[in-house]
Amino acid sequence: MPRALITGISGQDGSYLSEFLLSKGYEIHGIVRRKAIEDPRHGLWRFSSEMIDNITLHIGSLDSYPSLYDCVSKAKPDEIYHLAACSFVSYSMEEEFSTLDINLTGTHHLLSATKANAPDCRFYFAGSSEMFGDARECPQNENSSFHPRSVYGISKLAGFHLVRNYRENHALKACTGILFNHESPRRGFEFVTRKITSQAARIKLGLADSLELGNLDAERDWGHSRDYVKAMWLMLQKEELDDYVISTGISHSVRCYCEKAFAHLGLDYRDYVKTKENLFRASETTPLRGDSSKAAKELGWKPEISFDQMIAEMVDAELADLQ
Ligand code: G4F
Repeated sequence: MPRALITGISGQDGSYLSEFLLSKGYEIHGIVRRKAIEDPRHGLWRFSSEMIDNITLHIGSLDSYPSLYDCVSKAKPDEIYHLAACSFVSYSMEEEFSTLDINLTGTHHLLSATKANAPDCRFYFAGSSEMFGDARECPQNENSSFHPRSVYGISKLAGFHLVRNYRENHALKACTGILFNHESPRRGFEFVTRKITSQAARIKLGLADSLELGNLDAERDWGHSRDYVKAMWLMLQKEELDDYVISTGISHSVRCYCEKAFAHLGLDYRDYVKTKENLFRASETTPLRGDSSKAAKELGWKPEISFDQMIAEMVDAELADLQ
């Protein structure tokens, strides 16, 4: 039975990836912070109790090399999926320092612990379209130049180079998935898609009367997390590991997302959505749209869940939760 170790297992992607790998017969180990185990109702809300019984959780933290060393040596994984990160792009100045520190140093700690304890293990690193930032071309593929416009993007780009360095100089079987935005009913409430679907459902039920957003013209290439975790797994099944862009190839505006989410509830977003200057980003990236033809050709991966299906699933899940 292959063994997988997942950092960030309690997040959106970690929970879908765990379900996917369990269905493939994997033994799943996950690294979580102590408080997630002490308060599972909040820390592990994305998992059913049946799922929790099927995975082995280890307490660890990205800022602690000894804890990661211990987790890798205990789990002895065949595959590591490094998903944990400070992942919210819009932050205060204070959080810039911890984002860079945790995302970069944490990746370094994990790579080093893997090299020491499981040198034959296959290692997946969650990169991001934020690495392209102020992209010079559209769509972006694996050969596009990087120009991150956020500390989060910088931390992911530095992690990408670190992973490549461990692959080239330390013979670690490591790769990066450059994933564009991916959403689901398990998305955190701070991200715009979940903010829209949750508030639209509350408005529909008479629990709220408006939704405040920033830039409605910002565009993103939004896919579904359930599709994207399959790409992570496919990347690690290749004989020679390589880096891949994972995206739908179609971008939409925040306005379009609002229009469809509200319309699914029989509402017109223009009656409820207000823009607020303080929710605009100081430095917005240029429209990001990915080109995943390399993943399609070499991994046989393509997204299966459409934009409209994803929005409908998210809105329906909000309604079901509230009701
Ligand atoms: O949902 P967002 O906060 O996601 P963002 O910044 O694109 O980052 C997400 O995707 C990246 C790529 O996969 C990941 F690396 C990253 O970790 C994260 O998962 O914002 C999307 C867009 C932005 O252009 C933002 O300016 O929505 C715009 N927006 C407009 N009003 C808003 C709001 N975003 C948020 N969060 N809240 C608003 O009120």
